[in-house]
Amino acid sequence: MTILEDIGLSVERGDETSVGELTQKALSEGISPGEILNKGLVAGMDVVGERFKKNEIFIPEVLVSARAMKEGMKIVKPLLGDEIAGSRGKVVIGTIKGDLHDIGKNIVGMLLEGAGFEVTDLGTDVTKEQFMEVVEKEGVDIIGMSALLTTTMTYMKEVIQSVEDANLKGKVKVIIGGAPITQSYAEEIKADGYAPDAASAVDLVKSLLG
Ligand code: B1M
Repeated sequence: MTILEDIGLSVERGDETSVGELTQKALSEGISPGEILNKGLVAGMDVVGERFKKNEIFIPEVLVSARAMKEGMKIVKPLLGDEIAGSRGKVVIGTIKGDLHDIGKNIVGMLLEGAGFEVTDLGTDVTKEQFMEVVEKEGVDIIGMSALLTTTMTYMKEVIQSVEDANLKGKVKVIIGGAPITQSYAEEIKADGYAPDAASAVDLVKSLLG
């Protein structure tokens, strides 16, 4: 087994210490940070995402793996420099205004990061102005909104309206998710996509960014 496969396996196992040690070892052997990220950390997290989607593992295991992956990311991220240009795209995520539920949104963010996307997480209770500020300053490709309350999900429409008002509809894609959200609601408010779970959100982002 190569050291990169070993890193991936340690991510799958959620072995934070081993991920950190192996990442350092790989760097000292001259493997590039980008290769460690894509062929080790992200590859491991891809397997975790797939297993989660198939109900072979559950949220606690995903969280432990994501934490292990972050241990490696912490080491390689500052070294990526220009290689970060190889990132698959920028995503801003947040739980919608009035809503404080963030467990699902955090998993989505971690899996997206694990899949090689640059993620700005605005946290919870996020307003349309906050989303648009990041869109305008950082030039993101995708806005990802999460809602867990039937009373807050309606605000997603207002964010989409702000994207339209800024003439960015189509250029910046909007995806939505959360327990009360459905595909038909996404269509109704003209979101670009809906994902029922975090692993599907990664697939959706990949397909939207082609
Ligand atoms: Co709240 N809560 N809660 N709660 N809470 C629900 C959502 C509720 C269904 C419980 C119930 O009554 N049965 C209900 C909503 C009813 C409704 O609107 N129809 C409810 C309520 C009413 C409330 C309060 C109003 C209660 C009160 O104070 N009276 C209050 C609201 C506070 C606020 O937000 N303003 C409240 C508070 C809380 C806690 C703070 C106690 C806590 C949140 C802690 C936290 O998030 N840090 C909490 C919790 C934990 C829940 C339940 C039990 C679990 C939610 C959760 O984390 N699920 C929930 C009941 C339930 O859903 N069974 C409930 C696990 C998580 C991994 O799943 O978030 O669905 P989920 O995410 C999934 C997918 O949906 C998807 O991927 C994730 C992983 O696969 N996904 C996306 C999520 N976001 C996505 C975004 C995407 C794509 C996919 O693209 C961008």
